[in-house]
Amino acid sequence: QKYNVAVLGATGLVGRQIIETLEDRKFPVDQLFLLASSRSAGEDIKFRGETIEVQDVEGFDFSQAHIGLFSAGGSVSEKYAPIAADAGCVVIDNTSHFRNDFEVPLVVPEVNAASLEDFRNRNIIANPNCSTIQMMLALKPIYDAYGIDRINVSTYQAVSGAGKEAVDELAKQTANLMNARPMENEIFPKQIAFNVIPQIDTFEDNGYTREEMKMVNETHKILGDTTIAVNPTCVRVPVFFGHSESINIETRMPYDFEHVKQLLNDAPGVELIEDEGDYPTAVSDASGNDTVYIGRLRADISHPHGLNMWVVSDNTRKGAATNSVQIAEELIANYL
Ligand code: A2P
Ligand code: 11C
Repeated sequence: QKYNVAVLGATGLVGRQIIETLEDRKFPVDQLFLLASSRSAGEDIKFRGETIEVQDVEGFDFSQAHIGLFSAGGSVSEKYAPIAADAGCVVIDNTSHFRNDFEVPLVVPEVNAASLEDFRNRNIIANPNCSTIQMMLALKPIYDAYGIDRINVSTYQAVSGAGKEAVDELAKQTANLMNARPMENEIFPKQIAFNVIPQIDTFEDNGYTREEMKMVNETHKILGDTTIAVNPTCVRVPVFFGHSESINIETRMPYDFEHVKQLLNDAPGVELIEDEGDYPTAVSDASGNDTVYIGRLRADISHPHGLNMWVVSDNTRKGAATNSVQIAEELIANYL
């Protein structure tokens, strides 16, 4: 059986990656509808060697599509996801808009695929934030075996998380700096070239950013456990693709280090780098593929149940497009 698929935000960084991932993973697409705003309607994008014209989402008849992969921003999903869902199109939404809605499942297929069945509540499934997805893949096997009391995490996030204009801003600022020209920042709150910015998204009343609170709330929802204390600091770094995370956890029960290594070696979607003196990085390992890499695994010398790790993954792939397409694969395998 084949499915009609609509990609909303088709001209964006994640949208283009979704189109590539559908092709690479041989998703059984019958008709592909590429949707964006009126700004880019009429543009051509290639899929499986064919040229498809981008359509304005305004006025698109979603009853033509079985599955919608949405990645055009929260306010666009707020408007169009219910329209699509009511027309019978199952929406897999890559924005933050529906993630905290208790009726909408928030799914990382390797971690909580079973929760997908709740998609029937609203015909909408939420794809988690990229920084949460890679952390969940690394922590789920340890959580299942020993429980987790607390997570302290600092992220080092690539500019591509903020979209194509953000990628352009880093490139432009870098070139300007090389040419000793003045630099302007429009997308990021401060200069991002050759800098590090401890702010992703806007601030909430508690002094944490929205990106940080996503890591708290999404971890609780995906693992189905609100007792885990999560303390994140999210930071933007001048890297184009691939988020990095320094994660420290305190397990609920004492852990066996060799067993943890074995769990991570057996876990789906992750690769543990154990070679002495080696470790994965966003650019040299994660960027351009779907694996979540773990390195620097070591016992925390300051806490008996503490464990440290370094986790990198391509935020536009496993952090967004690939996870969405994997959800679609689960959906057609088990429900549609
Ligand atoms: P468009 O090319 O028409 O602006 P990115 O995350 O890389 O910045 O991409 C954002 C994606 O979301 C683009 O495909 C963009 O399309 C799309 N988009 C942004 N605003 C809207 C909107 N109001 N309606 C439909 N698509 C939108
Ligand atoms: C970033 N994590 O790196 C963000 C992008 O909630 O889907 C993804 C925002 C989201 O800027």
